[in-house]
This record gives sequence, C-alpha cells and structure tokens, in this order.
Amino acid sequence: MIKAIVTDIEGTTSSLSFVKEVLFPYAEKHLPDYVRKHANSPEVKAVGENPIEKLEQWMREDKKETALKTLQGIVWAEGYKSGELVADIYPDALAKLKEWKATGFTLYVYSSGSIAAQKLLFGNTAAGDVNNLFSGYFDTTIGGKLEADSYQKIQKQIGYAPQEILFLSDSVAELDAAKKAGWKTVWLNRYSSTAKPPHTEAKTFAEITYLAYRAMDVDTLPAYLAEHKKLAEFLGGNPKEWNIREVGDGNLNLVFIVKGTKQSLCVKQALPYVRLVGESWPLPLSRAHYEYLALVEQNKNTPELVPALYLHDAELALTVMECLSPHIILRKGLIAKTRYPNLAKHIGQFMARNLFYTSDFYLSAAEKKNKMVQFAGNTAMCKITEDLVFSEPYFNAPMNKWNSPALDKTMESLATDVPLKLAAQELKHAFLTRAEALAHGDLHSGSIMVTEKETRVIDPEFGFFAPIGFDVGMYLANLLLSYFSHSDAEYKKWLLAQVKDTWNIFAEEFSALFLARKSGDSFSLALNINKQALEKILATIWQDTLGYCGVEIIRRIVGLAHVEDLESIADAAERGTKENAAIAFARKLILGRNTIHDIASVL
Ligand code: SR1
Ligand code: MG
Repeated sequence: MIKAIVTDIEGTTSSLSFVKEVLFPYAEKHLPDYVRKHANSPEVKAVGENPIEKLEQWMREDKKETALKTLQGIVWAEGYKSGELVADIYPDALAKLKEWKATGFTLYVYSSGSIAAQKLLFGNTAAGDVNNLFSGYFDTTIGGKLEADSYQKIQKQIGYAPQEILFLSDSVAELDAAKKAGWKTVWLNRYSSTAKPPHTEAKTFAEITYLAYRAMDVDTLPAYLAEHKKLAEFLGGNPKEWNIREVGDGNLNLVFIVKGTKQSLCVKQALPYVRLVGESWPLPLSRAHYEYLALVEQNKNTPELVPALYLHDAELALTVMECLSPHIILRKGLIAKTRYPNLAKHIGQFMARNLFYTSDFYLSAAEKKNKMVQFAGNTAMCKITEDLVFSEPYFNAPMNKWNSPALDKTMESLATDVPLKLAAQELKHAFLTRAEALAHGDLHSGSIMVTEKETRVIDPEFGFFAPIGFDVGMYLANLLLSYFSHSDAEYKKWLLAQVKDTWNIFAEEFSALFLARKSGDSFSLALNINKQALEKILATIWQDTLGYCGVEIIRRIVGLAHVEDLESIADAAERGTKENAAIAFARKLILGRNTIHDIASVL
C-alpha cells in the first residue's frame, strides 16, 4: 500500500512554461543588477571573476552551478516578495496534494530545481504558502533524477519500503529510474503524448485514484464502518457486536453482510483482479465507480427494484448498500423450482424504465451524450463482454470450458459455422456501436435477488450504453438456460410463461412510456409519427433481443463463465443432452432473428 508520495515539479505539479518562460527570464533580467549592487556579498563572490558574464553564460548553457542557483533563488525571492512573480501550480495538483495530506499520505518533492527554489515556489502560489503539505524536499544534491541510486537514497532517508513510495513525474526517464529502485510510478501525461511507457498514466492529478485502496476483510471492516458515524448508528451496538460474513459468490468482487444489533447492511468492494480467475487477470477498480453511477440512475428510475445506497467510497472502490434479506439470488430460486408471481412484471418494468429513461427517446441529445460520457471509461468491463460473449465461444479460445466429450462435436461446429460466427460478430458490432441506452450490462439471474413478492436488481458494474435489446436478450437467455436445465414439465411451462410475460410486460411498459413520455430528440415529435416509429423501434429491439439471447445461451455453456443451473446436473451425459439442445435452440434464435416475428414462435 502506498504511504508516501514524492512529486516532481516542472511538468508535473506546475507547467513547464512557468520555469522556462517566467522564472528563467526573470532571473536573466534581474541578476546583473543584483550582482552590481551586492558585489561584495559572499554569494556573488562565490561566482568568481567576471561574475555577470559568467552567470549569463551559465544561464545560456543551463548549467546547474550551485552559485548560480543560489543567486537565482535570491532574485526570485525578491520577485515573489514584490508580487511580480506568482508561482504556478495546477489546481488539480494542489487539490489532490491537499486531499492526500488530509488522508494521511506523507508528501515529498524531488526536483532538479534547488531545494530553496522549491520552497520558494510552493511558498508563493496563487493559493498562498502551501509548503505545509510537504514533509521534505530533495534536489540533485542527492543525485541525478535519472539514476536509480538517487531514489534508493531518498527511500532510505524517508524510511518507507520502496513499494510504499509513489513517484509522480512527467518524465518517463525519471520514472524508469524510480521504478528500478522498486518505487510505484505514475506518469503525468498532461501534454497528450501517445507514447505507452510501462507506467500508470494520468492526464491530471484528479485521475490518480485508489492510492488508499486495500481489500477489506472481516477483521478490518468493523473499524472502517465505525469511522462512518451514520453507518455505525444504523447498525447499532458497537463494532465488536457486529457479525460480518464475506458472502461473495460472483465472479468478480468481495461482498460482506454486516449484521448490527439494530439493522444490517451490505458492503460490496471491487478487487483489482477477476476473482474467478485470480491475480493473473487484473481488472480496474474503476468498475465500482461505474456500478455506483448506474445504481444511482436505477434508483432514480426504479427505486423499488434496486437496493438503496448508503455510501460510496471512491478510493476503496467500495459501496455500502441495503442488505437484501430474506432475498435470495434468483438463480438459486430457479434451480430450486420456486415460482415468483411478480418477477416478470418487475423485470419487465426494470428494463423498460431504465432503458427508456436513458435513451434518446426520453433525453435530449445533449443530456444523452453527457450521460454517455460518464460511462465512457468503463471499457475494461465492456471488453469482457466483447470477448467472452461474442468471440471466444466461436474459436479455440484458451479460457473456453465445455462438458467433454458430450459437447466436443458442438465445439467443432461452433468454430466452423460461418453464418453463426458472422451473426455473432454483427451482434458484437451493434454492441460496440449502437449506444441506445444505459444497459445494466450483465442482467442474468445471478444479478437479481428475490423473495416471493419482491425483486431487486443488483451488480450493474458492466453498465454501458448498448442496444436496448441487449439486457432483454441476456435476461431471457438466463430464463431459457434454466428451462433447458430442468426436467420437470410443469416448472418448464412456468419458465416459458416467464419468458413470454417478461417480453410482453417489457414491450407494453416501454410502449406506454414512449407514447406518454417521449421528449427526446430522436423521432421528432413535430413529425407526428410516434405510433409508426414505436412499431419500428420495437421490431428492432425484438430482433436484437433474440440475437443477444442466443449468444448469451451459447457462451454460458462453452465459454469461461457457466451457470449453476446446468453445472449442477451431476450426470454429464444428461447435462450434455440439455446443453446441446440449448445451443441448437440458441443458434436458431441468432440466425432467425430477422424472421422470427413474435414470442409465440420462440416458445
Ligand atoms: C470474467 S467475468 C465473467 C462473467 O462474470 C460476470 O458476471 C459477467 O457475466 C462476465 O461475463
Ligand atoms: Mg518534470
């Protein structure tokens, strides 16, 4: 964990131009006069014979002579004092340095400007004297900034382990040297260089996040929650009385249930890697931020269908939310053949409302684009879907898993089925390019919690703008995976009714919203073609739904992430028969998505 942060100045906390275009010219202008007036001072004497000529030559040659640096420092001090000079510091740098200091990081400066000049600079910013932020300063008297040895010396002086120190610089060569000494590094690429050095990149200090990140466990979580008074009061009692269990069984995150003496809550924290695979597959913590944004949006559109939010900690990639109890994961309920009378209505409404209210049918073009920008960085999560759902099942991808030998032939045919591969890639292309609405992005039966009466959708960390039919297709696919997994005819009938009811309720609700609340810029109201437009839009959503439903079914059987519905069938041959049937059905949906016109045909 990072404990100390060492920062460069020029190009990092402050503009390159301030030193070159303001400080240096100021010294060139004022040094001769100062030397004439103080010819007998020890500082001027230290320069030697013909001090003015010598100083001018050193400045021209950018020499790091101590005597020059000392005199430059003196004239700059006078300039700052008179107010003629005001030191430059980027607002994002100052804000973050203050935040880090307040959160307990120890801050240092390492710059090729002299320590005196560093202190002058931070002592005379537009925001006043900010030297109180720093616990120490280093210049080239400790060693050159391109030598790993200099960083080792600084590390020994400040007393942290190398991996506990973060160095910030705009210079890749400096970062390379710091990295050699075992330090963590962040490259401030303020000037949009397209180079890709092996350092974490940030355009501004604001992008440097998760420094305080540590994965929580049942021992550290009580103290963290106790620091948040409202949460502690909500739980009731004292931390020793809280019962904490880690219950995460998904593919990615930690999930804790905390039971206090009064109430309970749920803490979800992202891990910096894919839990299902391990540390060899790093995954950005920023997904917690996108999940939180999506939850906020869903809380606005469908508050009764998502968990209430209590706290989001951006640095720890952690969200505290309502503990859903006695709810269980829908997938488990479906495996246990439980029937949920309100499920189709709830999920139909969840999809219709969230997809409509984040689309161009409701939002103005500007509002929609602004919302898209908020999610534009969730690229790593999209990449998982792009690879796992649309591509990997159709070639010999290393992470594919299948029930062998029952599915060996199916695997071969998937890899050689040109029409199917083309269709899967067309669906992928639409996923990449048709940013119609904010999709949940991973709406399967493991992302839904239920009681007999209530339904709550969780886990929207894959939240991104996608075709409207994406969520609908994913969800129906998971109902159908359950259908194929079961042998009980009555329960299968109920599942098919779920498929039909969910689609119908979604379509009805979406249509009602479209006709009553359409205010966005697409299909201009002025043209008076709302009804005809809706028909066309629903037809497109339907086609997409069938396609996405098909690819989700296939990838859950032969890709990396399988479903317990089928996995829990102990007899591999029986399972294989069911899996093959599901894949054959999925293929029909994908290839027939333009010719299957209604839900009755699907059933
Ligand atoms: C590496 S993550 C695998 C799958 O788990 C998630 O729930 C998503 O469905 C993803 O595709
Ligand atoms: Mg620099």
